[in-house]
Amino acid sequence: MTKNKKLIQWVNDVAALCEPEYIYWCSGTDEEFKEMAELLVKKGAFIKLNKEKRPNSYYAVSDPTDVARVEDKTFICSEREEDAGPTNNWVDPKDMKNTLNGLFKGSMHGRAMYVIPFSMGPIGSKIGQIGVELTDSPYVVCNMKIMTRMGPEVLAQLGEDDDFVQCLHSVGHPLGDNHQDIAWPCNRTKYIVHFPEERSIWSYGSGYGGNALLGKKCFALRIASAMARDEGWLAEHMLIVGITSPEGVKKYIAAAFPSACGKTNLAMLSSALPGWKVECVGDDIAWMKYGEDGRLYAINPENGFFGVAPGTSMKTNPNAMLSMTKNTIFTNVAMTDDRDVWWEGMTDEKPAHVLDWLRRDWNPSLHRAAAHPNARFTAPAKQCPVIDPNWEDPAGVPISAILFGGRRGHVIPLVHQSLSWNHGVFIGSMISSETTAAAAGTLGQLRHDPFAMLPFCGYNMGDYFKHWIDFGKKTSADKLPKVFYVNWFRKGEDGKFMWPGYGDNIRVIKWIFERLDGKENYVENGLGLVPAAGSIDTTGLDIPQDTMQKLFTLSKEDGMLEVDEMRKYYALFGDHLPEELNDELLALEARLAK
Ligand code: SAT
Ligand code: MN
Repeated sequence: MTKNKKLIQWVNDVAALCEPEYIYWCSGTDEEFKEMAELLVKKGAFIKLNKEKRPNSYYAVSDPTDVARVEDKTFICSEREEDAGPTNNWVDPKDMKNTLNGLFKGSMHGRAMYVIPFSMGPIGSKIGQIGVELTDSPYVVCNMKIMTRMGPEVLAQLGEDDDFVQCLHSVGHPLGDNHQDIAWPCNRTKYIVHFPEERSIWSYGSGYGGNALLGKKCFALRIASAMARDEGWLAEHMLIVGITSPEGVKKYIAAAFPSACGKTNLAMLSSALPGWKVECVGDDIAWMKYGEDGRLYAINPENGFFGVAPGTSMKTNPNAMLSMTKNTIFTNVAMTDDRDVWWEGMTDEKPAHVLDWLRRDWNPSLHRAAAHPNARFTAPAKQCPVIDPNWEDPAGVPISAILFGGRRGHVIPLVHQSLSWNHGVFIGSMISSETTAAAAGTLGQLRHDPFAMLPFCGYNMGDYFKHWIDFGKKTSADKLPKVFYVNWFRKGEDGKFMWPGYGDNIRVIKWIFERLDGKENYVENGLGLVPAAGSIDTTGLDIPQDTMQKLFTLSKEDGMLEVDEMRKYYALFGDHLPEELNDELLALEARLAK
């Protein structure tokens, strides 16, 4: 199986603590996926979907109390509290280990403990990393098979003494002597804990998404961001796309948006402008390092998509729909009478009857949603019709631009460009967004979400800002990606979105593309560089010129309120806030005052 000493020791230690019935080393093969899925079908945890409609696809519904990431139960347990910073929950690692040892003691009784060796990134990539997840959830095994590269090739890569990230997961639902199980075992008590110095993760009590598929947010963002700080690279909550112009010029762009703000849609965008092509490298996470040529190269550490289902349709995101036609797991969507899936927004006409995510009969006359708003599909990335030919290049793809964005009904223009790298870091730190169903809690409230990393930064956010500032000094300015801030979500006085979004966002990308080529298609508006009148291509789009103008207006009052808000927010970071960002804030204030 493996000769890695640390792995053997750790598996033994965890088995002694969690007391599983037996240990199972995952092979990561398609056959294993099928066996595991059939086991879940027998247990009532999976329903096999109609094989004519969706071959090799399964449907699960979770416990109604286990439907999203639990940010208030997520901890960064660094040695020093200061290293977790003001935006993370912190507990002394020794105390936390005590708590966790208590919770994990016997937590796998009557269950298998699955050993999942996985690679984040193409196996052998210099930018990639190896992790091992120990879990008592076969649902997690099936999802990890899609979301990561998993199996013996990974173990082969891991030499006798190599290090890896330890990811321990238990649903926290040991079985009694009769081994009676339930469809979605979990525990009311939940802990998602990271030990950044140890590069380890302990997750207890939840079986859902980022709480349980530990390669994703826990490893690829929280632990990896701490690794990236120490080793001089970037681990970011960003999609990666390749954009080809009608002239055949291709550029890669990375973009950060908070969870459930349309990253998957942009990652697979089907262009409303003829001749423009978008190809997908990744839809959620980017790991980036400088190449020998001084440019920034990105890989997608993941192997699949864990996308939001509601709102996804052949109109809004046909490529996502086509990615999930087979070999896909659906969680918390609704099921049709012919054992296919459905969710709000999938079709113009609602089905006459479905079983909703709580397994209740549902019909359109009931004024409630059939799918949970954070319902997800887990689909292999290689099934995406517009997957980029270089998406598995171990060297990564060269990044020309970085986009930041949030869900902002007001103030923030459709697009603006930063004036410099440091100003780019400033606008990344400025992201605020209305909260979505991706995390447990209130919806629609404006919160600061710098770099879309608020729930995912594994160390002090002030130090993270500094890391970004310093990172920009490591190459020449002409090789650095240019930085933009986009906001698809601005609303008019009638409360409706002013910009059509989705496939029409290519129009904004086209402007960005032209900026990258140095076209003088901009004016300054205080915040940064915004499109000059008429420089966004609106051909074929029925949008009045005054709406186009309103998409870029910024009143002095609104601008100053934003500055005040930022000043208050920055105060949180004390002397961890880099001076450069304070300078940027003052410079913005001065520009707005003009
Ligand atoms: O963290 S999850 O993987 O559950 C989804 C998200 O928040 O983007
Ligand atoms: Mn995400």
